[in-house]
Amino acid sequence: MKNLYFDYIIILAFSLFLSTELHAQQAMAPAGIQRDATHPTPEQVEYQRQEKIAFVHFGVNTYTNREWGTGDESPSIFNPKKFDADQWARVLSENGFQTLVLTAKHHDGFALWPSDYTEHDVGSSPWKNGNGDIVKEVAEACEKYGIKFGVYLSPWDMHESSYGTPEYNDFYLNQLEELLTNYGPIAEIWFDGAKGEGAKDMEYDFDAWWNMVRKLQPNAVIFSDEGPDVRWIGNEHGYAGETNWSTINRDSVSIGKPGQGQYLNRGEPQGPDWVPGECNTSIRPGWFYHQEEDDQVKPISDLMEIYYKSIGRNCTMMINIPPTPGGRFHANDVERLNEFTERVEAIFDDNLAAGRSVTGSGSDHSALTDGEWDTFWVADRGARSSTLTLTLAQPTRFNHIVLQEYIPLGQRIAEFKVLAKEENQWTQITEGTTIGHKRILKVEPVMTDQVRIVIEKSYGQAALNEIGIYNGE
Ligand code: FUL
Repeated sequence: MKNLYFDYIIILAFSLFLSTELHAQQAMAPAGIQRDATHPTPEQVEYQRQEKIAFVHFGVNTYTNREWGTGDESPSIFNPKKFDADQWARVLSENGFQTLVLTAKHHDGFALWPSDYTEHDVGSSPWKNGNGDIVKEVAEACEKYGIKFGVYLSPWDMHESSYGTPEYNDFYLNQLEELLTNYGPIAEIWFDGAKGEGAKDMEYDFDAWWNMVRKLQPNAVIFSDEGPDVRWIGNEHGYAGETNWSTINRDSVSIGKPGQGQYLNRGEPQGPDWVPGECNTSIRPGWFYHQEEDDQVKPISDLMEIYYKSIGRNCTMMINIPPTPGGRFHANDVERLNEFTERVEAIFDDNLAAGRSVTGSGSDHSALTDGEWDTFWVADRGARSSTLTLTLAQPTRFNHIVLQEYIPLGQRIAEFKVLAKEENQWTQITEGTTIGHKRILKVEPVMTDQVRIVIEKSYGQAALNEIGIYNGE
């Protein structure tokens, strides 16, 4: 963390240097240097690099067997007798999750921490005789296992009587302040646009809320349909678009507006705002725990599909694991997470391109196979297409190609193809559009000692930091 800002300044300076040439090309574009907003902040880079994020839906719905509550639930139903935040954080850390986002308050308004601003909270429940604090225990368990902690604080609140009046904005701000000040560093905050049909009209003061986040937790990333730091990917299957830009135009989207899913799913090439996507989905059909879904935990094939369509498409993968009424992750969910981790490791542990030579246009080719994230190859000045040839030690079988753009410089590649040399002939094995932080392409198995990556179109000079070649199912 310490050197991140220094690194960022160097990167930004270099990026502006690279983009000078881009601006010279775009003679028709308005004068001026590239806006910083088209590049990630250090927090966004760190966010995108973590790849796997856990969501935890827990609250009164866990006890009523519902997905959306009513706001009329009695706090007396909330009593996780075997509550074990340590188990949550341990399981998540063993499975490579970097952040846990907890539903501190869902739409029913029940607060999982003792809030000074409502009685509809854990302080009025029988759990620990009203002296417990779920948010605190989860935050501490995350810290113990080196996982970052995030919160979901539902804007829509079915319990709070001020909802629908301007006072509600202050009520929300007060609750937000409690979460932002009493629980250590908050890495991510979820502002969910969902709202039931019968709900009162209400204009949320997002500006005031976000300003408070910036002031009290300047390193937190803010998630909503329109960012400002991380955007919803437009569906809840956990799938990003095959083309997925980290840039959008924030003016063309707004929170909770229907019909913008496709736009959010793909982003916009050269959009003015860097707002990478988060692919959220649940390991079960529901977000909250329901016993009848114990045998409906997503099979490995589904989790792998989500993996390829999220992490493999320049998106973070956010998986929800709902604790049981007892307060622990269910054994079926834990087992499936472990299997999933093993499967991913079996495929991606051994990069067959590591240390191999790359030749072609541009400079710093060795960066592409050195396993270092922050060294990178850059295309020739002025080039909008480039060809790179990777030579393997001997004819090698593989079925995955992984490409990574060096995102501190932005996202630039718009079209590429991959070829393999087979029987002295170059044959195309796959093609794609965007790359971004990471693009994973599964291909029919190939046997070759030479692979060629042809970047056919890029907005500005391309910069890649890694090429990976893998074999596994
Ligand atoms: C939605 C909510 O309505 C669901 O209950 C869930 O929390 C999901 C992640 O977001 O908007």
